[in-house]
Amino acid sequence: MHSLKKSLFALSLIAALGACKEDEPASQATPINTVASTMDLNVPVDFNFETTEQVNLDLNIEDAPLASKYLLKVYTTNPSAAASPVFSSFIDNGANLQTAISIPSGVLQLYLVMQAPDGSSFLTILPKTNTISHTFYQAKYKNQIESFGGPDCNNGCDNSMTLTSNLQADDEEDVYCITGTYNGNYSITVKDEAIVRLCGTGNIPNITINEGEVQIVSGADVVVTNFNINSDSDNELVVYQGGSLTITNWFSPNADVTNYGTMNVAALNVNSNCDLENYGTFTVTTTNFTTFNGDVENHGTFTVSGNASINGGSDFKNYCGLYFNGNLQHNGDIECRAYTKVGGKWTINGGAKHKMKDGAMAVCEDLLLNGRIEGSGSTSLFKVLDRTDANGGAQVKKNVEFCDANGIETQPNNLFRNGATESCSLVLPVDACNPEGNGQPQVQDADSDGVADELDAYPNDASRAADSYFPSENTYGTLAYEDLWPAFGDYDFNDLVVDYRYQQVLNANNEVVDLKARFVTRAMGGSLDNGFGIELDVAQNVVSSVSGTRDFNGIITTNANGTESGQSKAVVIVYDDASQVLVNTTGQAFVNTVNGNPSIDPDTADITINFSTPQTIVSLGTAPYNPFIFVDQTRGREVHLAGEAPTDLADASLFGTIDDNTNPNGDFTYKSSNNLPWAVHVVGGFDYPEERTDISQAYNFFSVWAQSGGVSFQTWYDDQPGYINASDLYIAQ
Ligand SMILES: [Ca+2]
Ligand SMILES: [Ca+2]
Ligand SMILES: [Ca+2]
Ligand SMILES: [Ca+2]
Repeated sequence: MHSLKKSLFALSLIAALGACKEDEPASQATPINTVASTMDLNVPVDFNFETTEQVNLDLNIEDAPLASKYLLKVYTTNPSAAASPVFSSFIDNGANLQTAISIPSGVLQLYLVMQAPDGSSFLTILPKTNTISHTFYQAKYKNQIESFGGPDCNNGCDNSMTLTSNLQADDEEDVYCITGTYNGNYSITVKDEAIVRLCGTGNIPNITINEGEVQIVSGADVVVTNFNINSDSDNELVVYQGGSLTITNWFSPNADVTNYGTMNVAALNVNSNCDLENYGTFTVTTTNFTTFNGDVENHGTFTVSGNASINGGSDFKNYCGLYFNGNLQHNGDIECRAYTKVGGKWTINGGAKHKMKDGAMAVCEDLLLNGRIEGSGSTSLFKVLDRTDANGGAQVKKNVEFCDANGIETQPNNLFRNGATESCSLVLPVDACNPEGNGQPQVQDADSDGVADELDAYPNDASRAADSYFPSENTYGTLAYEDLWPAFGDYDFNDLVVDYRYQQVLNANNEVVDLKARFVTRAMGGSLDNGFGIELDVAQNVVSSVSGTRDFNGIITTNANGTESGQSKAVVIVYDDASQVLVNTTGQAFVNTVNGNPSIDPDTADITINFSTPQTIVSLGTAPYNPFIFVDQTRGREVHLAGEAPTDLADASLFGTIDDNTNPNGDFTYKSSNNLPWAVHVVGGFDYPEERTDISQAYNFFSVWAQSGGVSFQTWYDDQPGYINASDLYIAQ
């Protein structure tokens, strides 16, 4: 049981960590403006002031209940709160999804919700890494033992050797690491709490544990004729994942055996002082009679080829796939939470109980029931393929459906009690532990695009199936510009402030059919009349139409599809003149940057870009794509985020002039010789500085973050105690 506990603990630990961010605790966050102005920052040359990072997803679904598409939603905060996903995508059962997503830097884990076509969903929390790999469903009951690894013969060895003579391992608590090929001539005896670690391959005639432990590690493949484990509470045999142990004679352990790998034993007798735990594949390979007197826990696949008896003292728990190919009789209790199959006759003796829980399934050819079958939790299914003989005293109780399709042959009065029913209609899905399931779940798909109505955001439109938002359906990112480029500005980053939210409309193949964008222009803290646009990383001719753009002054020429002319990539000019979008009716200089002046309502622009050919998520790139302003009606005077490429219409003669140090042929763009940008991008809510207030003054940790190359204070813009000088920010009147 220890691994299950460990994995649950690990999960709860991760969940608990989620409450705080990577930054220093708020109580220690005291103002430490290390520079007087942004101009004095000492910034690493390769830092582009990113507040987001890219995470690669490598996800699979295996053995899911339905042969259909599932909908993945990725959250950066707990989805049980009022959160909305940062990414959505379909995954077919049995298929792989590889894609890149953008998330705010400083996020420690991602919350992956998998929605099934039957309306069910479940949550997986994974620590953030550069690439997140995960397989859904397969691990439903099989615990996450992979992540715990195992010992090897390179570490922790007190004695390292090959097996060239009989070995008596008897130095107290020493680890004996045995590598190489075992030639079948030499035996091992373990005494005095020694640990023998087998890392090699081959045959060993006898292994005896008198006092101590034997470990079969990953990569080891060991065949043992006689494996004796004598009674001692400290004695243990552990086969790790990737390790294999075959025992060709009777195996009759008197102490604990734990298998994470592969164990094949010719014949098995589990003594009463043995606890047998299987997380991997355990097989009794011959039809010799198997007896269970000790406790068994199966979390993997456990197969008994012949007849077997589970005796009264055995506490037998099955959490995954349990197979008795012959007859089984039991006197003790079996608790089954997954799948149990008896190929022959299953006898449940008087006083014995087969307990089923939460949609478990049991199947046998014939049943002789003198004892009890009892369900708890959601309904379980007990299925008899041929003959059911239930005698007086037999009971089927509570949350169980009992299925004998050709009828119960003999039964007493009152066989079914407390809600148990005789029926075969319970629908149970196929999963990693239950290979047959029962019944066929129905999936409705009105537009036949392969996405169930339950998951289809466009259930009557076969070319559309989901919406994937960034940053999310109910949040925005912010783009904040300085507009004196190529000259330095004053670093209040409010000359033009635009919030954005993108909505990718996906078809059933995860291709982007439409890209919708909402741009909210909030502030104009400058006197220049700037335009604003975005460049997508796809050719202009894959766009079929663009709507929602505004051209006030006629300086932009467009193709028939609405993209800008003269561009190889798809460039969409949202508007050519911010001063006509955010019309200044206040009589004051600037719009929405001077505290005390009247405010102007922000402008909202909804842009829709339709693609003639649906684009893959990867080819389109990640939001915010490549947004830019062009300054004071001069189309070629573009200002982009640091590190982003100019469009084809940018005036290359301006690069490297005045304070700019752009090398458009390298990857050093829109930065000064001291690595300063002309724009910042923040996801998740950004209050820009008041007019002429340097961002390094308004945000106490901006300078620390910038000088660390984005490592420290990744959420410097968060409203946490000590982070913000509120009086330095613009407050709408
Ligand atoms: Ca029958
Ligand atoms: Ca559909
Ligand atoms: Ca659809
Ligand atoms: Ca400025």
